Amino acid sequence: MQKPDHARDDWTIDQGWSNYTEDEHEVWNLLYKRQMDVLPGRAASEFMQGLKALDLGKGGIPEFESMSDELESLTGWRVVAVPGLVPDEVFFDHLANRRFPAGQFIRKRHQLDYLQEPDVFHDVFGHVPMLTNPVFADYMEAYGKGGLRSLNFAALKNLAALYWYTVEFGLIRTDEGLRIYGAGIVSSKTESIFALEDPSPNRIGFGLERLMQTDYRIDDFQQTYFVIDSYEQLFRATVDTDFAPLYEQMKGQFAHSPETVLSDDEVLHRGSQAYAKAGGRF
Ligand code: HBI
Ligand code: FE
Repeated sequence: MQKPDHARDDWTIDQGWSNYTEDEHEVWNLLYKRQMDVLPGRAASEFMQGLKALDLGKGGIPEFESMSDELESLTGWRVVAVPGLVPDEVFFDHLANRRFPAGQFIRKRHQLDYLQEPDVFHDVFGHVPMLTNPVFADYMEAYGKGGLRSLNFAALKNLAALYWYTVEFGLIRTDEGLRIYGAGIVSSKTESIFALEDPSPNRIGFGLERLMQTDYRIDDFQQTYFVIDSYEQLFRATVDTDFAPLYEQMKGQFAHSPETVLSDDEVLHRGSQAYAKAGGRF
């Protein structure tokens, strides 16, 4: 990863909101509308409330400064613009200081369904609404601080799995049934349906050590989703755990493949894995 010349030491750049074209704002609107067709009744109420509190559906790519003023008044978080993926220590340092680094660019029309790099739609639509929830906001800061502490260990893979199976692909159990809170799911139309309704993937109760040792797919639907009971459960699991002995024991390795079901898992749904067995990739 090479820092572009126009980026500051912390990798932030100006959003340059006035430079977005009409067509780029239109891509945001298109993506927003597609997600609104699938998210009511599937996304967690905290996510839907966050969208509303920040008025993310008012039309066009949000302007980070005014959005951050509103977000800061709710939970003390701000959103800063970055060119794309940033180095791990830079990423952790932003989170530890309640700044969410969001990709400045937006995907092209031919990439509506999938792109590898996090763009402004994934980062702002997917991640920022949950940062209006006080407990989830504290969890994200705790993750950043844990990340900074982990840099002395060969722990990145295990810590990245925690982020992946919660912040990106997490589900939560509610009185109305399972709901999505993970940013990677809520920003994808097809995975929003797959994660909740498809018989293929496992849906397993959250366990910190369990998911930190579980490998994952980065370019296809997940084979296992982990389900939390509350954001408090997530926050408490991270702040009450001493990660150092876990890192020593896990050694930066994954003990479980993505589709594994263990005898002591709390299995909410045992997946058929039909999708993955047929070769996957949508
Ligand atoms: N950079 N912009 C950006 N977004 C991420 O989600 C991100 C990153 N750099 C590193 C990183 N994630 C990972 O290290 C963590 O998820 C573990
Ligand atoms: Fe993300």
